[in-house]
Amino acid sequence: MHNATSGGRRAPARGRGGLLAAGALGAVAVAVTAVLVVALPREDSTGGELPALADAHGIGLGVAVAVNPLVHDDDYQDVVTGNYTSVTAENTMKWQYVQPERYEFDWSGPDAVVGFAEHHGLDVRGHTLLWHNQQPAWLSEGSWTEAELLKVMREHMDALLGRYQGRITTWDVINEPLVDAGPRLRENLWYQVLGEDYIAQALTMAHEVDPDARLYVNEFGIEGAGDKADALYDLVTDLLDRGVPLHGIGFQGHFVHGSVPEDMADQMRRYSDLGLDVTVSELDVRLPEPPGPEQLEAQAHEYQRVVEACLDVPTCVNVTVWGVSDHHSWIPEWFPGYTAALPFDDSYRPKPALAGMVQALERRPAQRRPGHRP
Ligand code: 9MR
Repeated sequence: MHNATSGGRRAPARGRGGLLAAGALGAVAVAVTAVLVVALPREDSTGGELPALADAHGIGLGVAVAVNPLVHDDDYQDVVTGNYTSVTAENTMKWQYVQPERYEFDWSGPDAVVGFAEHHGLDVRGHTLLWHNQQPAWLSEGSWTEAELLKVMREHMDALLGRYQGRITTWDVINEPLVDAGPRLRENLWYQVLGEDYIAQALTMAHEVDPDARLYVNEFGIEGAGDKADALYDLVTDLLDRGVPLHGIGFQGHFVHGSVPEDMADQMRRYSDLGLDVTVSELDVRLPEPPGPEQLEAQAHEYQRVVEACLDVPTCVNVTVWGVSDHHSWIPEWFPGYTAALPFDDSYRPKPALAGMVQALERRPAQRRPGHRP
């Protein structure tokens, strides 16, 4: 295991969790909020306000992390611990890294992320179990019978969920079950071998392995009304009708500037009305290069609207941004010509987008919601 917490680490910037009783925390946060409204106009945010504000609302605010900088880069660590309440492993808990060869598990990355989070009092979202990407060759190129593939699935879940049972309490069990654009199931390996029931089988199996875990379907392109959003909703209602253990829906939230839908809260509320948690699981808003001040300001407004949408939905438990800084974002590599999608710039300076999130939390009345936050 990497020792993620040694080597001149600075002390955590703040106390969380059980350090303050909920009532006291709420009072502190309200006081903090009142001061911030006056003292920190949006463009002046220097970061650091978000955790207390999130606590006051009873939601989590998360960030996707990469192992190497999380272990080695003090500035990266400070952005994570100073601004967020949960982390998601951007890559290292994916199948390709956890079980690169059959029965060969590599826990160095996942242990580093979980160890760092525990040391700093952060929650962890588990990401991800079944996905069509980042599968090792032995899995994706294997020729499997149904029984064999179910055995493989069970062994992977036993290993991964079992190892972090009680420490990672939320898992993206199914990632991106629908085709990129459209209302059909994606014909991934699981679908090809097990048929469309693989989703129910995987959720049921994950529940057997860790009965206390919150189990999610995580998807993109469902943030606004459309065929794909409705197809996911139909899939989910069918699963619930059949009693399949499913507790939450992740709205990934990978947006291009100008595309944050007006009805995102309505889409999330549909699942809330079914008794499910929802989370904005992978938020970023990419800008065309080169981004000017106006674009950054407009982006701030989009971040603000997404956080407000979460706050407007009773069971929205978390908003997670997909990367610590623009330098670490997946966007420039995957979308040439686009950049600057995150709340911190290449040099870890807070951008207007960070202040947009602060403003959303300040403007809505603080109201602690019960239950889960990662
Ligand atoms: O951010 C991740 C990037 O580093 C990887 O190269 C990529 C591989 O497909 O996966 C990215 O994360 C994805 C996430 O796991 C699921 N939703 C889409 C994300 C962006 O592609």
